[in-house]
Amino acid sequence: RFTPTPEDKFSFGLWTVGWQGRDPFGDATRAAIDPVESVQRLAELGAWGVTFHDDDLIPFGAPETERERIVKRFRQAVDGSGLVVPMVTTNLFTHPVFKDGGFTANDRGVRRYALRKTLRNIDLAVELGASTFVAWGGREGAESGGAKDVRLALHRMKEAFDLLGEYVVEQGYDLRFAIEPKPNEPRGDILLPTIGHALAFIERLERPELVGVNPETGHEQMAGLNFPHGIAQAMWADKLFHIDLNGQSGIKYDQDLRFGAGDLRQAFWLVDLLESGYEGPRHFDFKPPRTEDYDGVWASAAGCMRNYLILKERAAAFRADPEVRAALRASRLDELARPTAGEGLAGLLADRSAYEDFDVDAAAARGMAFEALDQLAMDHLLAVR
Ligand code: 3MF
Ligand code: MG
Ligand code: MG
Ligand code: MG
Repeated sequence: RFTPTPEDKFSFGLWTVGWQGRDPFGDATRAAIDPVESVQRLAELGAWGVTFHDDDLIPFGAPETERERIVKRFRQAVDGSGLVVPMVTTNLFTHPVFKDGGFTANDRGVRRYALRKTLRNIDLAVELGASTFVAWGGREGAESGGAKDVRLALHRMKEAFDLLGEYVVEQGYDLRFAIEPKPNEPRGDILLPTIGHALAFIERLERPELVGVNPETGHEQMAGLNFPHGIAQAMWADKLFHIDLNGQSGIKYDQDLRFGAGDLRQAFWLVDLLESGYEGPRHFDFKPPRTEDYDGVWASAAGCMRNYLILKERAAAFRADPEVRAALRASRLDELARPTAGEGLAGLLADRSAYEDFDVDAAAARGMAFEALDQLAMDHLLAVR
């Protein structure tokens, strides 16, 4: 029970279990883990996939022969473990050259370099069988008003995604992009700060069909937003190409707790939502806290998957409960599913019961019964039903 298998489609970034615990105030508390070891351990734990930034696998600036050797060794480990590589992403934030951004750096040379680094990594992604390419613009932003002309920066951001789209079409690659929004950290303010900003941006691109979002639990919650609501809008727009699952307790720094830690009620509604129609990877972007040793790292990774499966069971129990179904009807969720004026505008205008004869006072007096419904959810979440 609650034992993950590859059918669950759980994936992890090399940078998650591999995080050494370096933060702005303290040094590393753990030594680096060989990516090959991470692949093996993740497979043993029941994961399905492994993902990475170019620099997680291949040290920045490694010579070509070294790069080929590392990729070959990694590929053998992945194939031998039975894992897949569903997603790859580019690091445009660690090296000091990206201190003012990659695609939107004021320095044009840096922008051209960032694009070339990304294009080269797209080739690697496709070579390893990935179908999603994530783009987190962590350094695309500013700390002060005059430092960034945001409208110009958005032109440059669009130019970058248009060029990347042109490249995959030209190469005949079966690869889609997923933009990862984040409101701040490491920049004071980051461009495309929320799911909503990213969705609006995507519609201005030359090939919007190639680009979706990769929302992260904690990133939306850092902005005080309801993560399941953002995910629902991304699904409604057919733009949920990928997801970064983790835990966050309120509006503070990017905590990257294991999935299920932090806001448990949002985690419950999130799993309920994903299980209602999202087919993609369940990707964990978390950090085992720097208090943990190696055993703690794998305990934390296992906890992400276990919590997802527990919540999946709890959400299924909630949906299957006849009392919940009755409560949903009492809260008129079935009415929300009906078009408001399916007969058309003329019919709405001709219907006296819609306005002239509508009993406003009676409608205002009707309770919505949401509290009873939410208590049933709470009972299921806490496994007392
Ligand atoms: C930072 C992040 C990033 C992205 C990563 C891949 C370092 O807060 O979430 O992780 O997830 O660049 O998308
Ligand atoms: Mg995070
Ligand atoms: Mg993050
Ligand atoms: Mg992330």
